[in-house]
Amino acid sequence: MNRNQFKRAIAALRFRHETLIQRRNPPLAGGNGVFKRYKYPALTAEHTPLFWRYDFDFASNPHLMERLGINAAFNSGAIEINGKIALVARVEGADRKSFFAVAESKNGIDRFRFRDYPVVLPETEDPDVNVYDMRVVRHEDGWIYGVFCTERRDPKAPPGDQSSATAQAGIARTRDLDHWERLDDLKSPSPQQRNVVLHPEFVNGKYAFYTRPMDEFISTGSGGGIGFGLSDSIEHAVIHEETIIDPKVYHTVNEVKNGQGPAPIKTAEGWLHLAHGVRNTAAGLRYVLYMFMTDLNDLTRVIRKPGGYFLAPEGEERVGDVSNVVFSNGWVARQDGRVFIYYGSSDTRTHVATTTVEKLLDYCRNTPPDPLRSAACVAQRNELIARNLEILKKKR
Ligand code: M1P
Repeated sequence: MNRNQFKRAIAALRFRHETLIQRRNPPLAGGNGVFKRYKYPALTAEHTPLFWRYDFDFASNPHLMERLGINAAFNSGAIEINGKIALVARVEGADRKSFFAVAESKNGIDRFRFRDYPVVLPETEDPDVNVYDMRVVRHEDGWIYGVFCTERRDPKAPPGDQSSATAQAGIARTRDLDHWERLDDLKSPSPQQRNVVLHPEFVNGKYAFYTRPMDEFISTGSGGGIGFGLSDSIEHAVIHEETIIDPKVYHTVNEVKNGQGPAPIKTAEGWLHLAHGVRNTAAGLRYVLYMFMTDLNDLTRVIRKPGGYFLAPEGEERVGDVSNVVFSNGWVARQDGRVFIYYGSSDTRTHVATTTVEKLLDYCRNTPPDPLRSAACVAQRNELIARNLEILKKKR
């Protein structure tokens, strides 16, 4: 490639990239009436700026090769800021390390554009090896907090074991998503923690966290379930007691493990929660999203729990680095009642689904709970069928 060809090749790359960023993302027809899916993912590895990946200097990169590849952009935290929706995406380099980067869009559906630099997240004295799945919360104390998983090699692993890890909850705060102050990692009674989420309001004057206690890195062991605990301080957060509010249950969508998704949304009827549930199959783990509601005055009391999944992987969502996974750690409830749900599919890309608070409340109120036995499920369905046949008969 000569210098002119090099310039033309960069122009062609930039044109293709800009076309992707500007692409409209129409809603898909059909659906189940609860939420709308969209034709394209909101964010992919290809959305990351070309200048994060290529060396644009002819002298050092005459073949115009990608120097630092990006593998995925998924599991995004979300927040409304300065009239835009900002996703704090889990971006994974070709080297398998994840980091956070902010991408913004005016409409929350398409045209997400990354800020020029990824988040520079300060480390603690015990440096993180990998950080991921940030839940971004505007807390009533005035700060925006990011609570995320920080992973390090298990110090107890023998030298031949280079895959055992420990997971804990890291905490950072910001005002603008650009400048971040790192606080102490959360201390809790559990040997491992993932899917820790800060509640947006004080509870009895304390910081409240949703947790997911685990004995091991992948399996939750004797731990598991969505937990809840209070801490006096956010700078040095310590939870002394975790209460399981939504446990694992045999032969349900969360039989293996589960985890709180984004921070819950406050409504007049209670707090709306989005969570992920994991079941085992011969083809590996399957991750789906489900919902529940907690009491306005007692966050440990589940008041509604629709049976089954809310959203499960479909079509291309089913395939990726970790297939058959949907995972959400970001949603935004707008002033006008619309809710934008951001979910990662198969640890590869980020999608958006839209609905409203009214529809989510209807879904939680009127979807019957899981009756936990086949015969009871048939009885539940037969009751619906009988009512519908009656209505249809009257119409004839
Ligand atoms: O690979 C699927 C998901 O696995 C983890 O979730 P959990 O802790 O519930 O098993 C996380 O690493 C998540 O990022 C990932 O999407």
